[in-house]
Amino acid sequence: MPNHNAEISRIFNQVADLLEISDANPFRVRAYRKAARIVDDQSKSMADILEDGENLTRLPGIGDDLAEKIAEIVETGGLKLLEELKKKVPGDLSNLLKIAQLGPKRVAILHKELDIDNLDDLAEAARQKRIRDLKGFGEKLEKKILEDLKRQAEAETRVKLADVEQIVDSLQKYLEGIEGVKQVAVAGSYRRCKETVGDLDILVTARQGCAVMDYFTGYADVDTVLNKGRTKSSIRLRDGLQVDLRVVPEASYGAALYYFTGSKEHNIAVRKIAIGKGLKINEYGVFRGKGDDAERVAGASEQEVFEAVGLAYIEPELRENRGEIEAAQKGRLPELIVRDDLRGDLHAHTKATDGHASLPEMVEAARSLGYSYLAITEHSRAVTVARGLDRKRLEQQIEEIDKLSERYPGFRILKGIEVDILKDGSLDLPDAVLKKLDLTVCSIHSHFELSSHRQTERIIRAMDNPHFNIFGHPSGRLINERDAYQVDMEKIIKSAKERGCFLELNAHPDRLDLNDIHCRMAREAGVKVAISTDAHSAQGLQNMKYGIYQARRGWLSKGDVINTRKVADLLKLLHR
Ligand code: DGT
Ligand code: CA
Ligand code: CA
Ligand code: ZN
Repeated sequence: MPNHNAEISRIFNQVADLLEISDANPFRVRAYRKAARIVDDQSKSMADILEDGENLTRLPGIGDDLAEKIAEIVETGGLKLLEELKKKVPGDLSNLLKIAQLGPKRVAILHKELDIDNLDDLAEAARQKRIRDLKGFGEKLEKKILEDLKRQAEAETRVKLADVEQIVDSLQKYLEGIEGVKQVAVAGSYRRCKETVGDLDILVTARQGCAVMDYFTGYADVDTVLNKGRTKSSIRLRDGLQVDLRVVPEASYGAALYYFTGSKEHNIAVRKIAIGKGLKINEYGVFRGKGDDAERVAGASEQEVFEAVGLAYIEPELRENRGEIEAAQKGRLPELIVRDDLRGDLHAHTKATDGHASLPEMVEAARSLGYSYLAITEHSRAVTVARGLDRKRLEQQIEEIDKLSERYPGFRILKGIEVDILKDGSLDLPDAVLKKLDLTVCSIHSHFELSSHRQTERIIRAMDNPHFNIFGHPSGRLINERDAYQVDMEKIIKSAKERGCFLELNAHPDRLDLNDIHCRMAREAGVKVAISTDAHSAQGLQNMKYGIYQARRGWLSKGDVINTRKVADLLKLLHR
């Protein structure tokens, strides 16, 4: 029984949506919306009010009819009216409301004018450019609808790497614990450390007669067994993720690991090379000759497979067919950065703004990770929701850091700020205080809507300020939630190079911003990157590993990253 007012409020809002889509009397629509708000605002639950024998009509905006509806929801957990409306409204029109740009009015128009019943119809109409001509819609809105549809489709099928990691850990331990199982490896996009994963691809070698598949399909978190065979089975876990498991012979283990690590594009390109050498490569091995006479020349280890086709070993993160194969042929693969190359973290918040740990707690946490420096970079005043620092409070923090630093010889607490880049490209704090800091992270937290040209100009203007050091989370995207703002990243990188600025690779698993492609662009342009966690707690500092994954996918070496430097060298780099 829902005694949560929020649930009642949600039902009323749904009723209002459906009424509005079906063109009902606007007063009735408004009455439900208002009731939803009023119920949500009450500190006492509707169930308790009724239980105490009080009359709901004493609440503002609640007449006899709405009072009855509330009582119905409290008693039955549902509302007949809502069910009736759902039947009356055609197709899946209420699903259309999930698109950020669409309210009930627009949904009603789409249905009436273009006969759109569901998200598929909507996508088709948008692709056929039929939406732009509707009154009050336009080309821009049509484009936004398409983008939102695409992002939603992806968000429903791809899971963020950090969320998959825990699932993998327990599943892998479970499989390794099975009597007779020898090797367990997770291949696919997960092994390539992609920021999101479509499904998991697991390989196992086992002793003859080992009932791996029975164990696999009997795993506690299984929702559905999609198929079960002798060498391949697939399950869907309760949280929706699909897992494919393959049992492979030991002689093919390396070839299978290589094949199922992908990417598909990489595999196809390497297969061509193999053919050119008179070899055949597949998930069982590398073979010379044809049919029954074919001789397996490699397969037990990945190393063997690479050697057989004449390539140096390519790290999984690079296997995207983006030039890694040519680099491997020429012996020009980058030596990828590893977590231990880092000496500090250059973006962290404390309780002074929206962090959850105190300054000393953050410093202790950074020290226990083996770092020799940590930059404290609070929000600036424009970020009011985070109680961003003004000049006075920043100066107080500077003093606090100076005092605390005396307790930590050999560890450097760097004085910084995550200063907002304002709409006109100026920085949110005066130069007079910025110049007292060791570094600035300069970020955009507003006006995401600017055109690419204006957004790019805004950022370059900010970089003109000699106190600008690191461009924070440069694209502003939130994985599966918010697209990047429009910006000419090539121009940004070039401008950073000219001015001695750096780009952040924000390691938060929801951001991973710069993405892999832009990391690579920065490296090739000679612009160095700071891999930073943007930690808001001691635990948050642990997210560094995700930044390292992304950096490796972006071909970054130790030398490309500024927080691999000793503090003295770092400070030299930061001095423009
Ligand atoms: P995902 O699951 O969408 O995040 O991406 P992947 O890369 O894990 O792709 P998935 O699960 O469809 O397949 C796993 C690997 O199997 C893939 O990375 C390469 C290999 N693979 C799948 N299909 C093909 C194919 O048609 N040709 C070749 N050469 N390899 C394939
Ligand atoms: Ca996969
Ligand atoms: Ca798969
Ligand atoms: Zn930020």
